[in-house]
Amino acid sequence: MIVTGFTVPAVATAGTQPVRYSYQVIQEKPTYQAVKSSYSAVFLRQVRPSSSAPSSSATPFVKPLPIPGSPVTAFGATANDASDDTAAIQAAVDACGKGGGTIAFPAGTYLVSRPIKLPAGNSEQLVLSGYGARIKLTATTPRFLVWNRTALHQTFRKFTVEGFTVDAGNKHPASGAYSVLGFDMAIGSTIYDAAYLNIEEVTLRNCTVVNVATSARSAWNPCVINVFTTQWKPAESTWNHIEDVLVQGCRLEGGSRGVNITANGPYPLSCTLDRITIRDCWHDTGIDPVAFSASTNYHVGQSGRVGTIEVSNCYGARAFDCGIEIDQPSQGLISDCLVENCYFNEYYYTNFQAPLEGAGETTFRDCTARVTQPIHGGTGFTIGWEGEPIGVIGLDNLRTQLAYGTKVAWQVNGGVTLKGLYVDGVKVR
Ligand SMILES: [Ca+2]
Repeated sequence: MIVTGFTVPAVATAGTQPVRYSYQVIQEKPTYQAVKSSYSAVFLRQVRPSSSAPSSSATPFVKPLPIPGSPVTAFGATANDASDDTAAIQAAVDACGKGGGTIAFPAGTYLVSRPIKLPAGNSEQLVLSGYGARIKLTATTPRFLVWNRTALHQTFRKFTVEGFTVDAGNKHPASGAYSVLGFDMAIGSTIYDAAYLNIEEVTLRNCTVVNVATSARSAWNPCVINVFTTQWKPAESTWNHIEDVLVQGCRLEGGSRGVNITANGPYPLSCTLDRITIRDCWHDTGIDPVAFSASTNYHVGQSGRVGTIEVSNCYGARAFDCGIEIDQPSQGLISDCLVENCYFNEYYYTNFQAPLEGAGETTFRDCTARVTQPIHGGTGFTIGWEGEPIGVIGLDNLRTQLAYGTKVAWQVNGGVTLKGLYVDGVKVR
């Protein structure tokens, strides 16, 4: 289904109520078209079907239920908060096979005790549509969706997950990292970090995730949305990639990490990321940082080679490392964001490898770093480097409001070519 007309505050502020969306269903089974915006970040645009679609006078094609794309209740799920719906949801996904379809979740609460496995190799979009639906995760390590990897280097493509509220129940394992909305990897019945796989055309929109456990010291390390791949040996001959990922309009409450779209592994890592977009999102770990741990509100890159990215109109708070971390894009835009009260940096730009293409050029525009609590000293904006050339950076109309501690507003390290640094509209250098 297509959703239009939802609204998001220009910049969310701490303590505000959950973002509320109004929406209008104008079409089911949308098709998608990649378009380029002015700064070359590619995002997915919904388009209407062509006028040559069969008319209503055509002979109806009837199949017995359940058929691929039926409501999940046709497969035995009950939105009643009383019975386990895992098998029914899995059956609905399996019925779609690789051919895609829309699985609607009627309003109500569904219990999920094991991660739902998503297939590789879709030929069309598989849409999980859950406006009004609440997914209640009951396992000790609460996860909703995982990739079902059955061979090395498979491609998981064409998924849309929209409208759900996912309740992680403040459950957590004794230790170790995991993903809540998605996307760890299943091999048989065992769940791992996603590795040796590719991801293409994934849209996550208008989802809310609540009651995600947070540990200030990484006793456990939940990542609410984790679009991730890795390889375990340096310089592997077969590359893996993550491409055309859009996360939009999601509110994420708790967890050490909010939206993580990265590839992490030994250098040089044979993974690329390209056309990654995060818009209109909200994440707060929920705990004031007392020590460093691997924790970011929004992170794109890490040790993968990165093409174009956008992070815009997002709010982040109380990460135990950095609010927004961007690593080595060929072209990046971080705009209209507010990040506050992180342990080290509100904004951090660095590079662990060369960009995917070119020397790299990125602009931070109309962003605010704010510290209103007495938190360990760090930096509002750190434009740093880890060894590779960092390219040209534009710092355009940025604001820092640092009221506490040993914070400094700016740290621009060697290897950076500045296009200009404008603070509150005034050119500083
Ligand atoms: Ca049920």
